Amino acid sequence: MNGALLEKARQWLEAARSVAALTGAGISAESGVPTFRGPGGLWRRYRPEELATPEAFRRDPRLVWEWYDWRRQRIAQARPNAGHEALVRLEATKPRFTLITQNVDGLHERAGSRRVVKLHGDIWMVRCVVCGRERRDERAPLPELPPRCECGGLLRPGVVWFGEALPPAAWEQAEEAARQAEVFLVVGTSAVVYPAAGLIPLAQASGARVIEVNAEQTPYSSRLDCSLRGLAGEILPALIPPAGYRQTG
Ligand code: BJW
Ligand code: ZN
Repeated sequence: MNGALLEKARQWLEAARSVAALTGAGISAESGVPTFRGPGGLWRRYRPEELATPEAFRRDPRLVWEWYDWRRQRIAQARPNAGHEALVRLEATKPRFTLITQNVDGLHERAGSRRVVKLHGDIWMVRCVVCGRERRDERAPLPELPPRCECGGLLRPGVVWFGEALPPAAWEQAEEAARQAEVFLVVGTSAVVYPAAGLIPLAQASGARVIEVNAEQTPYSSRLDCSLRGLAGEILPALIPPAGYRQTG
């Protein structure tokens, strides 16, 4: 890790009054929640692009539910990590802060983040494909796959699949936060899924300094003000030290 780069990013964050963060699966990796792409991104022999679609659900709802049930069990056992906790501290010190997440695992809320904009839904919500009724169901594993609504219709996970629109209110808040941010922090996302990844160039074009924290390069790394290579659970606590902690250089 380049110490000078980290220190520059820490100072930008400290000085900014308006901050937004965009997180992806990488921030939960150290909590034991599998990412979508890269090593460990496969479930059985399927890629996420083959399971996270309305077509896959229509073809084989049980298969898709088996994947979600497996992930729900992993998430139920997971605890927020030092990366999630650092973002809770950041929120507490900023007059304007928005945490935009692509994650459906709820670990930001469990860590204590308050203003969380969820672009891709929530894995603990279920929605009836017939009557549209939606409710929270935190049972993991579910007693019956695929689960059914009282009306007899199939229930689906309350998440956003490929080809589906993002929740309009969440998307508006995300765009607004990206436009307003003085510093835009991008953590643990491969930045290949749109429109979420488009928030990065939007923030940059709107004048934000963009800081990326990722274990690997992404398509945006070379275009950003500051790209920090490493684990979110290690870099975020260094970028956002606890109150009373004095940087010694
Ligand atoms: C670490 C780490 C550690 C690991 N520390 N780092 C161009 C423009 C606009 C759209 C498109 C476009 N081209 C194609 C599209 C369509 C499509 C899309 O983007 N496809 C691309 C794949 C090509 N987009 C859509 O379909 C979206 N909808 C849409 O466009 O609607 C249009 C519309 C409008 C009006 C009406 C109707 C339609 C919807 C996208 C939904 C994505 N859904 C999923 C599943 C959610 C539910 C679930 O969880 O099951 O969202 S797919 C999956 O990918 C999930 C994630 O949120 C998303 C992003 O993944 P993420 O978080 O980046 O994870 P990974 O695994 O990819 O990366 C992890 C990263 O962490 C890596 O970089 C690691 O290096 C790093 N890492 N450990 C730090 N410890
Ligand atoms: Zn129903």
